[in-house]
Amino acid sequence: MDKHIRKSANEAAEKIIEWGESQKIETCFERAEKMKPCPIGETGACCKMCHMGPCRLVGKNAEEEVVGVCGASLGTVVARNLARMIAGGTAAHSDHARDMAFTLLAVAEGEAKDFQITDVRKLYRVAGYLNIEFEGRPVIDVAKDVATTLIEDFGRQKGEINYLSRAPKKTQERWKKWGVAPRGIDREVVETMHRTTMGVDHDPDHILLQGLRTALADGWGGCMISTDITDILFGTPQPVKAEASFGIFKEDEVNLVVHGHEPTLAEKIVDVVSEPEMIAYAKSKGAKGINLGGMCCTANEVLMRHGIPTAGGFTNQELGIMTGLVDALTVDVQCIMPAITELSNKFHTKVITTSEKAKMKGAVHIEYDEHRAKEVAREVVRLACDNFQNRKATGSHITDKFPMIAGFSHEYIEYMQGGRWRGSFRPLNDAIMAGRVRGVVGLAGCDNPRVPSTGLHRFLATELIKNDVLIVSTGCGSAACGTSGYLTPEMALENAGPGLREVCEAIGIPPILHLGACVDNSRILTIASAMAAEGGLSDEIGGMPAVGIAPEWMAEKAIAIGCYFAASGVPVIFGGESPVGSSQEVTRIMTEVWIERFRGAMHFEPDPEKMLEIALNYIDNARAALKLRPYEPGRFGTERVLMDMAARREIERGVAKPHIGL
Ligand code: XCC
Ligand code: SF4
Repeated sequence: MDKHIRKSANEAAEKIIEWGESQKIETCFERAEKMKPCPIGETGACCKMCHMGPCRLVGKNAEEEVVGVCGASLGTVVARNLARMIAGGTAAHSDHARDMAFTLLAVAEGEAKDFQITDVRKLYRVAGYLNIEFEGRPVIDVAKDVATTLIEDFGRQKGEINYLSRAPKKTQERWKKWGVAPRGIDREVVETMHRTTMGVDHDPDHILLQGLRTALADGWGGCMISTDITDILFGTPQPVKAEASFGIFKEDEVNLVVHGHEPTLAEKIVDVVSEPEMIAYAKSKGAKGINLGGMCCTANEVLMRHGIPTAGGFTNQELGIMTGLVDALTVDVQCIMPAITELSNKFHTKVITTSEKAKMKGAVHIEYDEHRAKEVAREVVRLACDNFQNRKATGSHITDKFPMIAGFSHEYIEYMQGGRWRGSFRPLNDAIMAGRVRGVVGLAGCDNPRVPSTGLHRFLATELIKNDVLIVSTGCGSAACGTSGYLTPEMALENAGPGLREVCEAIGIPPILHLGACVDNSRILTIASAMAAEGGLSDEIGGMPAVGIAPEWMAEKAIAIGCYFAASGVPVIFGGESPVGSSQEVTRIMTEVWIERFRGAMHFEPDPEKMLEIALNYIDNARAALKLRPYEPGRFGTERVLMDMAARREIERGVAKPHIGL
């Protein structure tokens, strides 16, 4: 790890930050230095569930001796705070998913003329999961049934949300046994808010179980619904080439950036920017054309499907404006820093709010409406063009950019392992069983100005692939890798361990697979389920040589995601100070107790070297428990690889018999 203290580990970002300092322009990086985290709230020990408090449960033996005015123990307070973070995160993903479901319904009912069903195969696949008849029926009718059925998952009062049935049987049994199978998405969020309000649920373990039930509603509900419907409406991603970092902005074109999380308006902007009238309009304002880019997860959505370049993740949003090249920045929902409107005044950038849910003082509001989506998109583009003329000379111009490959969906990963008719997870499972691939890590979550931003992602990405661990990444974790130049097949050649490199070369993939936005963490759940079904590894998600890591997380959504992985059977490691750190009881439940019940856990560990160590330990222990060949670094080095490959050819020709490991 680069011990030299910088604000961002990304060279281009660091240059802009330094330029900003010279101009006395403040960003989240300086604010993070000035605003030290409250040490009581940071570890979960502050309760403000009622106005007899806020109560701060601190002191040497706080866990045993200190209680709130009402008598709440530290464990109760800490568990309640965590459960509320899960509820907040679940609400965010799921409300986004709800809007997607209503858009699908509007399309099916002919009310959203600017949208179509793009991926009928995916629609049928989803209909299959939901037991909806699709053969011989009009596509639009199937879409309507799919939308209606999924919308019911939000308001369902009893029973279970539909997609739980996509998990391996054993995983489902664990959920039943511990009473954490979510009934309806909204119901679990509401119940968590109820149970954590003053004077209701006081047993930390019991509170945390409801937290997990809510988190599962997020993963197998909100996130998965959002991913599926987005695929149905806009296409299931396949690998695309794109570019990342600030150099994606063009000096002589109108730069329009989409930021936030929801793909609907952004998709329409993608459609209209290439319309001749729009390009003519841009030219009439003196620009050579229109250049569309993205930030955060809206970027990931249009990057995965159209190769739209990304300026990066969360901590790049202010820095993007500081290039002085952004003519308009549309924002929808989530992870939008309120600081950007004030900052944009120092430049010429127009910040445009587009969601009826989110307004900002100092922004222009152009409200998205699915009934006239393209019209709204054109209005946005025109405003960006109009503003091109107002560009000032100020700004930190950066030319760095990196090529990247994005767009790995579950469906594509299956396809690339055997083509359209023989697609399966067999080759990947075999590679893990043989020890060519040591295990899989989901590297996800935010980037954070409290550490050298993107640096922990970079460190873990390089170390993990060096150790023959395949990485699947999402959200700002992907953006961190992309803006560092890590999302290319060449990365495998240069940095991956020999076993992983061999697999990457054979299948033709990079060692870090960009799976999409944060809601697309659901793709990791479906991949893990497919690997369990394929056989040879664990027959449930738990017990796989797989780990989740969110080294720089900051959002409540990240906590919801971490907890749904833990409840699904994946050990998860989060960076930073532990938000449950003040309670040993809660910490123990989230690690030791959860691992026993669900085979997943949630650790908090600020030191990246230790994160790596914990992750590799989990992977190696899982390998041992599955009686797989112990991982040996370098075993699949060149000579051995060639011998094995020759042997494999003999086996395929029926000349030799397979032996263990081949
Ligand atoms: Fe937000 Fe999705 Fe975190 Fe990035 S990773 S800072 S949540 S944009 Ni989701
Ligand atoms: Fe204090 Fe209890 Fe009120 Fe929390 S609920 S603020 S611990 S009195």
